[in-house]
Amino acid sequence: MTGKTRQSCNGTQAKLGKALVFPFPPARLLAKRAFLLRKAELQGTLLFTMTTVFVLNGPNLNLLGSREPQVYGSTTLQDVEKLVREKAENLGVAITFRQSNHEGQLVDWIQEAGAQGAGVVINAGAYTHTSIALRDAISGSGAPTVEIHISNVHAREGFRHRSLIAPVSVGVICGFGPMSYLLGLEAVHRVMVERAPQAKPSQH
Ligand code: CA2
Repeated sequence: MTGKTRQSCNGTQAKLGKALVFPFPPARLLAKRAFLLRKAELQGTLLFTMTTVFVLNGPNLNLLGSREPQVYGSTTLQDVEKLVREKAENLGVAITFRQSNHEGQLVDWIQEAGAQGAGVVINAGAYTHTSIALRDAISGSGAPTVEIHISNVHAREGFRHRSLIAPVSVGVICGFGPMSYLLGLEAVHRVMVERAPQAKPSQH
């Protein structure tokens, strides 16, 4: 093609001298773009990644639904996991759902979440009121964390009113039964979306 060229922005061809200029990228460029996108996808270097949230459960929560239904209801932890996974699917979030009766195990999982850039929804059970280790893990991991409880801890015994992890969490949700998990998931997801760096348009 000879002569000067000019890009048209309204989808029509622009005639300049002898040249016919097409406003759309040539097929060869589109093919190259598609190739590079596919390559990045295969190499895992695409900037678009799925948000992951760790939903962690502390001591005795494996007993949920089997005892003290007047306080904690009759929903089991397995039921809660199912509800959380349904909600996560709607949000487009990947879930890692775990329970342990051991403080150190919970610390390891919080660190794992932080290393992965994941968020955390945690029902730390009684460790909420006692564990400096969990508090340090949350603040050290950098993982945005939402503390949740099934019961309204503020309507219960005085020792449940104090949380050692609340000051290092984004926020606290309690008293909504199993729905506390879903509210916690929604909250941490929103915070993560707000904090995510905006994708910049490609320079190419
Ligand atoms: O309300 C909550 O979710 C709690 O985190 C539950 C903890 C409690 O120590 C916190 O103060 C509030 C207790 C979890 C024990 O769960 C059980 C469930 C059924 C039967 C026995 C214990």
